[in-house]
Amino acid sequence: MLKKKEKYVVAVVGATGAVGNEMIAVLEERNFPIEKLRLFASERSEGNTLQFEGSEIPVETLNEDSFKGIDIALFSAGAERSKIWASIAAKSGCVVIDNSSQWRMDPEVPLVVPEVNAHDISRHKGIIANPNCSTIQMVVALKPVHDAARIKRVVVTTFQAVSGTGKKAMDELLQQTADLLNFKEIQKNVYPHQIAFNVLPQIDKFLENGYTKEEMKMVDETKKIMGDNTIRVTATTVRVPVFRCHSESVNIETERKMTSNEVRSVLAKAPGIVVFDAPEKSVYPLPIDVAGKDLVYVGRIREDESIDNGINMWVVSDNLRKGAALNAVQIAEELIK
Ligand code: 25A
Ligand code: L14
Repeated sequence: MLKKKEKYVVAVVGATGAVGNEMIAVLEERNFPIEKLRLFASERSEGNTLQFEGSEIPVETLNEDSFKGIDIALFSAGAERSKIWASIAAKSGCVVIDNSSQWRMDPEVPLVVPEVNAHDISRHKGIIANPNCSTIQMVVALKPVHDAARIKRVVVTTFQAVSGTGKKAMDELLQQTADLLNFKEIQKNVYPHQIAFNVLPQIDKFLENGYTKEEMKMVDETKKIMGDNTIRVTATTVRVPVFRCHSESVNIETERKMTSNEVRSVLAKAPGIVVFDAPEKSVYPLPIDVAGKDLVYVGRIREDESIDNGINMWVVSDNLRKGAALNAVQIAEELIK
């Protein structure tokens, strides 16, 4: 358990990655009470330094003793690393907030989006999981609707940015775009197909049921975060040539009928949401506008006329911020309250 202090020793594991970088920025912006910040990455980054609050912090590699004296560790170095190091960190008394998929469905590990289930944090045993990015932004928008009218079923299609995969994927989109505009042959290293000027209906590996892991994360994690196994969810997750922000088309069937105006007003009052919905002026959330922002933006709210109690909406959020780094820091803020 975390002892109450005025300031904490905080670590970022995977500090040089796309999410790790954002974690450092969010900690600084939100003035998290930090006594000392420690940064970890692989041998590849050893000797590098990163900026935090005006000083240069060295990037270290992990060893069995690394977590001694650390109060809170934010992990974003992939599931393989979390499998090994999060347990080691938790055993040495530090609370881990893990951004990988490794611990999310472990019944002992709370899976938390503070706007939805902050109360689950208190039952942690050393590890708290940060959900999948697409799931985080969706449940922020689903929760107020569920509280108002009980959600029976969700059908979601995502349009996901390449930054979710990390820096290498952002470089690949940029390089392929430049090469194609210069009539050069493209290289494919990160994704199975060309991502520039294309749309790929695959995120993560395929499972035996024909869905991808990313799709099943949305199904399983939504139920766990919302604390309701009766909500039926089906997902199609798609990669688009966008650098930052995931967009989602979300179709919701509720037990009680809600008009689109009622949904708008319920969402407008809910934490973490901006209703951005003026179709007559072509106003709706766009990835290029939402990039760098902290909230979940919802637009295109309308009744699904094909069923009795249905709503369609368009949900956009920054996958590196609310989808990863910001949500992790918000969990840390709840933890020290
Ligand atoms: O397994 P998962 O959960 O599915 O996650 C897979 C990947 O998704 C990203 C993250 O990539 C992760 O590796 N990720 C995880 N959760 C995410 C989420 N919710 C998520 N992305 C979005 N949303 P990443 O590139 O953003 O971050 C990787 C970080 O982990 C560090 N790391 C690796 N091994 C480590 C380790 N840290 C500690 N101990 C270890 N053993 C990694 O540091 C990075 O910070 P690094 O030093 O290895 O990388 C420094 C830079 O080098 C480049 N690079 C990465 N891989 C290669 C490479 N260069 C050449 N060859 C490579 N194979 C990168 O640009 C990196 O920034
Ligand atoms: O957090 O977009 O489970 O490639 C792993 C795949 C994050 C997104 C996770 C991607 C995801 C990532």
